[in-house]
Amino acid sequence: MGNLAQQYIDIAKEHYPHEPEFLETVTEVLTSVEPLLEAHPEYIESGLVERLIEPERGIQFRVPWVDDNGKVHVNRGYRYEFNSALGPYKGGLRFASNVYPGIIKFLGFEQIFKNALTGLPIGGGKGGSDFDPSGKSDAEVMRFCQSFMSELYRHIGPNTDVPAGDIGVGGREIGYLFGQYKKLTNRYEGALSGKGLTFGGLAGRAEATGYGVVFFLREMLKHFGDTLEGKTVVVSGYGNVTWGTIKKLNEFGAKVITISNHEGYVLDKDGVEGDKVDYLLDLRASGNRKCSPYADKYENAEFIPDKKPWEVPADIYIPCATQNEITLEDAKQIVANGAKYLCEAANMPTTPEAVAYLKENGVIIGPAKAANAGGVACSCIEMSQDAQHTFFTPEEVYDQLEKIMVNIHRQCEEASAVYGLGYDLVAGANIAGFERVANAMMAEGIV
Ligand code: 2IT
Repeated sequence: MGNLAQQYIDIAKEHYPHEPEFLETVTEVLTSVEPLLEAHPEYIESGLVERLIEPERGIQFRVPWVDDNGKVHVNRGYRYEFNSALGPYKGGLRFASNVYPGIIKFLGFEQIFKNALTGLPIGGGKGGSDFDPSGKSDAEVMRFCQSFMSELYRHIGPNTDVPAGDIGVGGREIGYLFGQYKKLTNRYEGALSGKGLTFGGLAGRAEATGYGVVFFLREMLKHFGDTLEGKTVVVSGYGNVTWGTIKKLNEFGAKVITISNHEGYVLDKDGVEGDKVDYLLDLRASGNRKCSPYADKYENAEFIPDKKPWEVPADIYIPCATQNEITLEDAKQIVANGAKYLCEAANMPTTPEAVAYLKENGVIIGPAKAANAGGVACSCIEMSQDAQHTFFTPEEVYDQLEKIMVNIHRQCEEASAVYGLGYDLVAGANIAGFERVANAMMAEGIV
């Protein structure tokens, strides 16, 4: 790496030494775009990179709530409005106990380039709380969401900032957040996406991230004259993204043989198919954060505690759970298993050392900010549906989603080729996303 990228990475390290996840994505993106920075001295002269790595605005607030026994709890709420060069801030809310500014900022920074790749008019933002909804009653989750929105409402709106879900924030949470937003503002408008179908939600939004991942993966295979038919696939997680990914993989004739959570994984050699796929929704709705009941319910499935699914041999690996879930050790296992492809469905699921090892050993990687962009793309379609006071059919949505994913793959492929990097989708995604944001930032002046 030359000095150009390093000088900005050093600035981020100096300002945010205690945010390793944020520094990980800043390092990854800036290292990739070094050739672009070299080709554009005007970016350097206008302080573009310093501006880009600093959120436009960060909000932190107190979220007090009362549990069912009358006990008071206080959580921390966040919204980082990272970059609005391309449109209103857009990105999910994550409710999980490990949430702190470093997690929200890594997600917000990734979101800028992901949203840029969709080609749609959306900027990048992310928010959340260190509140964990699992094990809480519906009434507790509702009171928490109402308290969270009692502060957040003044910062968001359909043309300002439009949050959605992420880990720990699904349809139930978005419903409570929307209800409180409406009550406080007296406006019925698309200030949130991922809503229920009866109040402005988009048909197909729940499936969108997973479906998009599989459309992107299909394009990767197509590049090598390959198809998904008959492929064995190992996935992690058991939530919304995993569910959508498995549904679409089954449609394309692939066989998925694992699901997982933080306690271990389920191996189902018969394949997660038919009613087993929708059983994942029941598992998730049960709120106990376990995937092992799947193995109790389905005869040939077994639960393997304290292990990750990456030890299972497969043609394709799709991490769908969380950041840094594939370490160098896991990558070595994946290579030893003879894998050809890895497609990231979760945000930043592969550590930098693991990415380097996989690449060196010929595994083709579909990077998260390209592959999982179908979720936020459909969120933007939801924004446009709400603004038009209409509704779109699932077919209309899936058709647009497929076109967007094919286009994202093409952009990554082309950007990589233009800079002489061959078929490197990781670099291509960073370069293509960065270039689009940078162009808009240059045109909009130093703000
Ligand atoms: O990581 C992501 O792209 C999301 N959680 C979805 C964001 C959105 O605004 O739909």
